[in-house]
Amino acid sequence: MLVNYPMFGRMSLAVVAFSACTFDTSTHTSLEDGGIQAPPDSALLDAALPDAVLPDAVLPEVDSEPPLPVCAGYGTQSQPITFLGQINTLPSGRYYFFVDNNLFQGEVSIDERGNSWLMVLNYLHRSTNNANLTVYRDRLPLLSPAPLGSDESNTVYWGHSSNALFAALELDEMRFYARSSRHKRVVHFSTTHADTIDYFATGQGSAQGLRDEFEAYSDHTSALPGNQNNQFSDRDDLAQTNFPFYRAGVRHWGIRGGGYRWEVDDRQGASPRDTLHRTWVRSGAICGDGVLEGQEACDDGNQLAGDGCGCCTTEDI
Ligand SMILES: [Ca+2]
Ligand SMILES: [Ca+2]
Repeated sequence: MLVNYPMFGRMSLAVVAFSACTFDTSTHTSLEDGGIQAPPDSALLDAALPDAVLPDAVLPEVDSEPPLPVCAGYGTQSQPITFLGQINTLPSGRYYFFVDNNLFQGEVSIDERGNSWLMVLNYLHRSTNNANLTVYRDRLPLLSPAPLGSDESNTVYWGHSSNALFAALELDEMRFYARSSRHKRVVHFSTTHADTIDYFATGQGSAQGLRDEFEAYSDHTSALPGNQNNQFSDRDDLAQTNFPFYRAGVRHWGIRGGGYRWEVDDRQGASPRDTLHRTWVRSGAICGDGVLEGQEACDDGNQLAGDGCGCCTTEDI
């Protein structure tokens, strides 16, 4: 479950949320402190100034309220993202998250459809290195620009989310990407297949049926998952890596599958090539569309804070 941000407590978070948004208070301050003078003595005014100029000179015109702050500050260390739907209004980049009582950084990217995704698995593997996988329970792997053929084992770029952390993100869609030095085929598709998402969130079950419910990206050229005819099941924290879907004997999604097989829409067995596997997650909830959905506490149809519902939380009241 995504939770409130206990570091500050409920009330103090409201202050943090408010202050982190873009909010220029200079106009307001100048009106309170410098713009309005104390009423002068009437007798002195009568002597010094003609009646006609008195209103304009003493009381500056206030023709509008200060603008409300825009929900633009999310993803910082002091104002981390607390539920997945909040990434849908952010540009690609590295942001802070607070999920399941853990503060960590994660990588957000926008795909060709304009959807935002959070990366939860990243393995850039060099053929000669059968390094152990890393299961993250309190953070996520980061993203580097290193090309295929690089070895990122045992770095912050190497690893994947545990079942529990995956579940805590409360996602409703996944994206898969993989390449190999052996061939030019690219695995790149998304899916809302409920059994697959549930399998990765619990470690129990399987991705059987994924082949019937996926959407290919423009660069997707692999046979998987469309020709899937088998899958491992009940692999706990290795659900995403240990052959979750494959065409028996021919094409596999394997990330150190079986303890040594690194495979991308092929079967390499004990002769691995350079490989790259990544997965992302997203929530369809859009903060600011006026529809209450997912983990949104409110959605008043705008991206403004300070109006009782800011950034789809009520913490800015
Ligand atoms: Ca919404
Ligand atoms: Ca609002």
